[in-house]
Amino acid sequence: MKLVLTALAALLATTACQAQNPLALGQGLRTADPSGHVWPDGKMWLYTSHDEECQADFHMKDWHAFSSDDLVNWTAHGAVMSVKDLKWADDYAWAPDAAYKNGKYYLVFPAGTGVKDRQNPGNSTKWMGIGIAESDSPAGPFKDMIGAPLWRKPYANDPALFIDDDGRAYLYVHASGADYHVVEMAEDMRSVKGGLQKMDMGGYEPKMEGPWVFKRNGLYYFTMPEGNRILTYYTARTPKGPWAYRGVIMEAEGGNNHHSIVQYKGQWILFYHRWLETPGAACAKTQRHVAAEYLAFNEDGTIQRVVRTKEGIGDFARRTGGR
Ligand code: FUB
Repeated sequence: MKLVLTALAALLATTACQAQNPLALGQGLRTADPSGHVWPDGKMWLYTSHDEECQADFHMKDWHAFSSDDLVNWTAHGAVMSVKDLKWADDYAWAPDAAYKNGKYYLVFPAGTGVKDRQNPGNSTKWMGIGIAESDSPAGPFKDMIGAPLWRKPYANDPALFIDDDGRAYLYVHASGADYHVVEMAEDMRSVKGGLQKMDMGGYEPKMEGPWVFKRNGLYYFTMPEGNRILTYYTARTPKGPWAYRGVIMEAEGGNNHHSIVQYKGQWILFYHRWLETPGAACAKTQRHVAAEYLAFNEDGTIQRVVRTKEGIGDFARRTGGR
């Protein structure tokens, strides 16, 4: 009997250890749009947007940070910035990204004001722009560096900030009439150099949001939720393209699927969010929760398809030998 109970306890422990999706980022805290980065402290940092309980129309107020060194146990650092800290926006704290350059941490974030009139779109007053904030610590607090958006037109959100090996910073955005656009940041990160530049996407330009860029073995990868739902990717030899379409990373599940891809302790990780039933929630509708999966490359640099799992990266510590 004792043997059976011991075996059962071991099985439960293994199952508990493996069922890591969604990530345990905080009881009752609804997070989305995860942006993963490994900073000089050797930890994985996740910057997320924060859904209000049962929110409508993505009226969101602040951005959160989390850190971990085993990708299972996360430290919540709370809100690292809020729209209350901004002079130029009071709503729409959407998908952020972060970067580390010259000893400073940067948060690049979309925010806005006004409302979307779904019945009569012509009456909408909603506007969004992109801001840049700075901190000496990855945990913030982040301070708006210029007290204004980086530009007012075009309407833009979903920034991705990529720092290349030579220190140059490239900002990719989802913007009104200007998807697949990039702009280089000035050295002091307080402004952009020139206007948005449309990139050559090899002739394939589906509707998109949430771009992400990373570099592996000298090859640049531009990934995005195509049609806001299916994760697809392109590759190029320079950070501004020309890009070639390479295929699907993750199929749609329903609802948007903002993501990021980052290497940690030798493993490539895909962070994304899922729309899930949320027991104990104040409403019956699905809400967003951050999840993660391993991502693998083929010899030729192409990406293998990723399937959503319950286990996620729950065995990360074992896989990486506790490094
Ligand atoms: O979280 C608000 C918006 O939903 C994000 O900016 C988009 O990428 C989508 O995930």
